[in-house]
Amino acid sequence: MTGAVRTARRRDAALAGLVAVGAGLGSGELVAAFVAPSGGPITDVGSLAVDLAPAWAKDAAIALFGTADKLALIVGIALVLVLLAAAAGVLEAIRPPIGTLLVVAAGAAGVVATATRAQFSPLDLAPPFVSALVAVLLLRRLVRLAARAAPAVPAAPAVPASDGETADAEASALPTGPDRRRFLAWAAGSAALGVLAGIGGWTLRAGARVASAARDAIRLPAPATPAPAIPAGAAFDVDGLTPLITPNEDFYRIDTALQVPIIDPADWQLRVHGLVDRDVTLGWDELLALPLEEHAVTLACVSNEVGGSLIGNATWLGYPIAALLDRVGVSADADMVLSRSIDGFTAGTPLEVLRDGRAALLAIGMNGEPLPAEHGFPVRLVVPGLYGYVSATKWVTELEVTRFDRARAYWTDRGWSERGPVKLSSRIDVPREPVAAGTVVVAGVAWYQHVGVERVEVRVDGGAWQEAELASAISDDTWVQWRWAWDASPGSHELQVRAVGSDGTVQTAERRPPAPDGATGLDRRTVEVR
Ligand SMILES: Nc1nc2c(c(=O)[nH]1)N[C@H]1C(S)=C(S)[C@@H](COP(=O)(O)O)O[C@H]1N2
Ligand SMILES: [Mo]
Repeated sequence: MTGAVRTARRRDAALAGLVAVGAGLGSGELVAAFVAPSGGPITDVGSLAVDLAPAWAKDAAIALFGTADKLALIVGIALVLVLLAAAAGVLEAIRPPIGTLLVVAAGAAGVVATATRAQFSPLDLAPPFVSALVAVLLLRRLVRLAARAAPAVPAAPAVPASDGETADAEASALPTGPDRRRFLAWAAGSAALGVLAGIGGWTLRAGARVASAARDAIRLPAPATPAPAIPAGAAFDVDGLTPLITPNEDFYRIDTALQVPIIDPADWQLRVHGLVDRDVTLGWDELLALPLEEHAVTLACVSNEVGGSLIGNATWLGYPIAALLDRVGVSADADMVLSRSIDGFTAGTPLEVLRDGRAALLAIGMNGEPLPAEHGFPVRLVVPGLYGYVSATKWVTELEVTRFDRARAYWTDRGWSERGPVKLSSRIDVPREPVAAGTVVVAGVAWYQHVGVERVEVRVDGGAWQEAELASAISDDTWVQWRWAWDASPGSHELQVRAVGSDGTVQTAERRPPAPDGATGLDRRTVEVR
């Protein structure tokens, strides 16, 4: 093959690589707009690069580019991607399937980048997966078309030099014919579709960017009623014990939303209507101007299994729902508030619970920050003592005052109980690993929101119940930590825990599944003692 032919072939192969990878990324961005509006293949790779970069590199980037460091990062990533894409094309042409493998490896890096994000849901894997898939399929197709457009020229032409064909062999191998037009048409078409997909994804996510910029700009008002100070002795210093306050990024997330609803607070409104004297519509600025309260409340999911992790404790800032209900004037025959989110989810909350003086909030803040998008930004409900499915509507836009015999909520329509008071429960957090014989700290949390935990007891191998030490509770609306010093002897032992409520209720050992109104049974753990 002559140098000119080789150069032409490589140029086409590099083009094939660029188009394939570009169209792959475009497709991924489009998919991301639907399933992962806060992420996307390019930003995820960028975030991973930031996380993995050594401190000196970050410092250098900031020193070099200042506030443009993020832009510099994106430009850097783009350059690396261009080189990688061109290399993948050329390698696929001369040493298949190395180009394919290169793209697969890059796709795998994207998947890892996504899977290691703080708020990860399996659907987030779709964009990097689609990117890699589209890129690989197009790469193979385009490289094949490119090869056909410029067929390999035998090193020693077999054609005798009688009719001048040999002289033309090189010229005909140079890409000019219909095969090359076909290659170029495919490349141009794929590039155009890729760009369209990318622009489409970017445009669809404009709303998400506006909302997240709006969230970044929010300064939460100081509460008129701040949360009472956390009592001394509320948190034990035990390794592996659940922290008293759950950081937002570790807070469990449960909802039916395939795509996190994106709401610009400037557009947010809450309509309160139904069996009321007067409808009220509340806007974001009005809500912020109201006297807000801050309360620690432990939120739990009815689907939480015994010993499960679908529970978290946060300090919520918001306006009392009861005050709002007073404003609209609730009819005497109403007994339920049906809250509705922007995506159609509904929860039915007993009116008496909302008006019995507990800290039922129209919440805008979580642990001192505006609500994270996944936890209901800009506004959600939080009601102490009820499971989330009957009370904790995120992205809430409507409260309808109604009656249980008239309205049904999302999960009650699907076989779950109409009422969902949280059940008395307790969990063992440590020890998690085999331990050495001697004194071993056993610890965990217990909860009975709005009633309170009076006592926690532990037993070993089905023996007598022994009282654990209880930390000071923040309030009856939050979980409480417990610990117990165990004199562990070698062998395999089973630990069990149970709680006793402030109302005298003893946590039942009867095992029942989460449906229809919350799991029961005792958390147990087998521990190897050496
Ligand atoms: N809009 C909306 N709000 C919702 C849900 C939902 O599916 N959609 N799920 C509820 C359930 S079942 C629970 S347990 C809590 C979970 O809140 P979190 O994701 O902030 O922990 O939200 C509640 N609010
Ligand atoms: Mo839930």
